[in-house]
Amino acid sequence: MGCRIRPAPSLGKRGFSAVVTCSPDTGVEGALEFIRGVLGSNLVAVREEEERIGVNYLLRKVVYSLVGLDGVAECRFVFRDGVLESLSCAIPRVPAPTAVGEPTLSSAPRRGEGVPPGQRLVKDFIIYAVLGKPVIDVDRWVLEVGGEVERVLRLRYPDLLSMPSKEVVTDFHCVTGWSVPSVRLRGVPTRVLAELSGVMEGVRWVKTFSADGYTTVIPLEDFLDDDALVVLEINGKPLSHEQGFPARVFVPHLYGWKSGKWLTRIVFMREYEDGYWESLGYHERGNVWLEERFKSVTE
Ligand SMILES: Nc1nc2c(c(=O)[nH]1)N[C@H]1C(S)=C(S)[C@@H](COP(=O)(O)O)O[C@H]1N2
Ligand SMILES: [Mo]
Repeated sequence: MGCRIRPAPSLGKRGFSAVVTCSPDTGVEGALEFIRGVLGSNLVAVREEEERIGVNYLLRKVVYSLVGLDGVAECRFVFRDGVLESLSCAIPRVPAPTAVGEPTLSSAPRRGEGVPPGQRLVKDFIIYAVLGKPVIDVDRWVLEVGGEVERVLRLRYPDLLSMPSKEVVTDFHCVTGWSVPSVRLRGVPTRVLAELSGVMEGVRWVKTFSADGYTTVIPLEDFLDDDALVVLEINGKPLSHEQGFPARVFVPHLYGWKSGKWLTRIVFMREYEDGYWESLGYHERGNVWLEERFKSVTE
């Protein structure tokens, strides 16, 4: 119950150092009061926007300027059917970092029938690049597979092209509510990379890093799904630049934000760590069939 602060190194580039998450019963006012206490500053709303996520969710983003301090706080209030469901704010500085909690996730379905709950079909991808589109020089590009592994792999584009590949036809689901049906993807099964690098005992999470600074985190068991790929081709053609050339991860039963484009590093980890959207309150796993859009805030 109440609010807690976690350090959020992945938001450093945008001038934030921590994220405050509050249980829904704290309410919007209660959360702002908490942040006031932490920062010793008053908050004034300077910009507000609303985004519908599927049919049931409304995401309200508010940017607050901090009276007497440099910087802003950026809050996201998620309402499900009009009721506040989750609440998180990125803030510029933390007094004392608190430990990152280790989420526990029970097992979840990997396949389902038809369109997942809260999604609607669209014809084509909507291209996202929250941190901008990076410049990629494929001759110098390397994909590093490391972390808790026996051998760190450093793979160049031709290395990936020569590895065993698999084709998967699957729907692609973005957490904002759109799904593209029957996308044909080809790439190296993530399992192949895990086997080649020798993932160590005790690893439970995988974090991916992208050339633009984007990161995301995936539970190991989802990352090792039969149909999970380091994608090199979409619909018979190499990835376009805007879709993440040379490579992106994709796990069919997880929302699209888990599919980091312009991939540069795959890191196997024992302990959970937020990626970009996770530090803003999005779910640790993001299973589309369980509609795991946002972290549950239960403390
Ligand atoms: N590097 C990077 N990867 C990213 C994103 C991003 O902004 N930057 N957006 C994610 C989100 S939210 C989705 S839904 C998909 C969208 O893929 P597309 O841009 O190919 O449509 O990319 C994911 N991977
Ligand atoms: Mo997304």
